[in-house]
Amino acid sequence: MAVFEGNFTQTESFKFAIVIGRFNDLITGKLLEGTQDCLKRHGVDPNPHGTQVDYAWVPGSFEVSMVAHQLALTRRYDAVICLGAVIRGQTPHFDFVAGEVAKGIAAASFQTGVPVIFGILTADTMQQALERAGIKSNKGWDYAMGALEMASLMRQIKGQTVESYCQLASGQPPAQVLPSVPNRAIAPEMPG
Ligand code: INI
Repeated sequence: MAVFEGNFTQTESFKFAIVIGRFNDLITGKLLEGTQDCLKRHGVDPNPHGTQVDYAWVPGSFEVSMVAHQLALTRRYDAVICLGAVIRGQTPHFDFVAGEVAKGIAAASFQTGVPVIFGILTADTMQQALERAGIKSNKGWDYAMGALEMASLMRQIKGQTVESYCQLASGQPPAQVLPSVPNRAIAPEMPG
């Protein structure tokens, strides 16, 4: 059988979309910097005028998943990265905002088959959020790593062909396993 595992090389053809909530932009701006830094250091050009990363700004975390879903539906991206910051002390509806965006991001991912990365930082206080957005560490970096790994993994899974699968599975040349099967993808694109 095969082992599918994402890696962090050959990133020059990857395409990503990043959706960023403006609410708490002191935090989301820092998360974005961490995300861009990680992508750049792994060979992805984060320049918005380049060919690899598109950006969409939305009012707050609540709107992030809806826009991420739309972007994923275009099938233009290997992964969509969602960035937001929900801080408990700032809102009595913390649980609603955080809960809804989590559900929305999961739905966007499942319904499109495109990895949609949950980069919504939830914290009890602004201080705690700042610590995770650059002071002690920057979670934006981790979110970008998740996107790179999933992009690579999904390409491997979707790019797997009947012939190469048979070869992997049996160790036999494909002609001896399935001589008449055309070289088509095992996992077809999910409906958009
Ligand atoms: N949006 C956030 O991204 N973080 C928050 O902490 C937050 N608070 O505190 O309310 C927040 N609210 C805005 C929300 O995401 C929507 O933009 C707004 O409700 C309009 O739909």
